[in-house]
Amino acid sequence: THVDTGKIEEYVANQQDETTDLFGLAKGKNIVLISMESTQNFVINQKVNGREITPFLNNLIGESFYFNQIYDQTAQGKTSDSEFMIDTSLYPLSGGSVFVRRPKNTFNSLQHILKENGAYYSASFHGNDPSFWNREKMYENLGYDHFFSKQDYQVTDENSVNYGIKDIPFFEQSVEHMKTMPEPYLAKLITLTNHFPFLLDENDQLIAMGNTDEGVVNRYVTTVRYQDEAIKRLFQTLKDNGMYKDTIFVLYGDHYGISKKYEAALSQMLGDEYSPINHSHYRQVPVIIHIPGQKGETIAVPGGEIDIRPTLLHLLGIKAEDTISFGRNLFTRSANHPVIFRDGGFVNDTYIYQDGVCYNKTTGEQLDHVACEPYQKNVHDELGLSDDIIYGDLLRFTSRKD
Ligand code: GP9
Ligand code: MN
Repeated sequence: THVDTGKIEEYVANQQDETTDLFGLAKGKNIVLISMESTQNFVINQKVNGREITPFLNNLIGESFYFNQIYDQTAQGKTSDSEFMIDTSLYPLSGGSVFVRRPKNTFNSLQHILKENGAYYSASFHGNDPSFWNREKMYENLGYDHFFSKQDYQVTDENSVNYGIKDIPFFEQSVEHMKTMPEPYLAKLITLTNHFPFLLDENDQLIAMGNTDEGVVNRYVTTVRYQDEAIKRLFQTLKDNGMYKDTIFVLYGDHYGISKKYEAALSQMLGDEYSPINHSHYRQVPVIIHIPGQKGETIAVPGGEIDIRPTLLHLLGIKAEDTISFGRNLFTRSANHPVIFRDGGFVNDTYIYQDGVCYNKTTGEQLDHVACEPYQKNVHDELGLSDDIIYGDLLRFTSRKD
């Protein structure tokens, strides 16, 4: 059958990367991606009971690129959807997880691109069973060289909580594995402790719980604080072992942790007045890119998780012009271009289209439909093309040498 990849290539060719003086800033460096479980952007620089929830990240931001308007674009595939967007720069599916539903498709993944441009070795690290989210199979297809999963860690009752090994011992043991990898490498470390329902041993609670009516929100503060401590120690361990200086770090929240039904309690904790668009604001996740020695810069352009890959490739000095990608480089992304959600909603610098209602992004005022309409076509087109690629396995018709 005839497959029209022309439409897709033409579309993607429209989004050629602009050159900036940041291009190649981190060329050839090792890459450490830290997927921060359920970490929403409101925790950054936020105090509860007078104490910071993320003292380490708040500091790190002062010497990093901090993207403070990045939205969670995941759907039912949760963590796996965030991994999929970062690895492929395609949208997740509207139902289920691509990792589970399409593990045999051809993908021109980040791992393949890095292999071809710099002979990178890629590994993922995660303390859960290798079959969870079908990671074992999908990772192989995406071109990961190794997956360090639960069976590669010493997991005991004492060093575990909730879904598995706690973040501090997870990072400690991960560094030992990282030492065995050939350079340059991409290491994706996926945290786990800050997972619903946010359980934590008393000894690990480094901050008092929140004071809202919802235990979920109150406990969340303590598990995010614990994760922050774990990341702080990871950085120290990497410095102690000479693994810090030649590395670019990308830290991002994988998706929301506080679901809609707890958002009233969250507003209570943050002192926010009710507004229908609070929901959209709460769906922001932090994205922090740290290159040792750089000056801090906060970048307030609206973007999504799908934009992380092109941004990283830009810093690595990899053009990847022939790569089909729906993401855009966050250093040059137009603030007007919608950040697209799987349910058909979007956000840009002016509007929020949420649950079928168009809002003024600044005031939260409800607007006439026509204001959002031009962007809705864009939303519909991008999601449709991405779905066509995934359901039709269309990338097998494009040229990928591996
Ligand atoms: C499980 C971890 C958490 O391995 O990735 O999964 P989630 O529920 O966040 O998708
Ligand atoms: Mn997750």
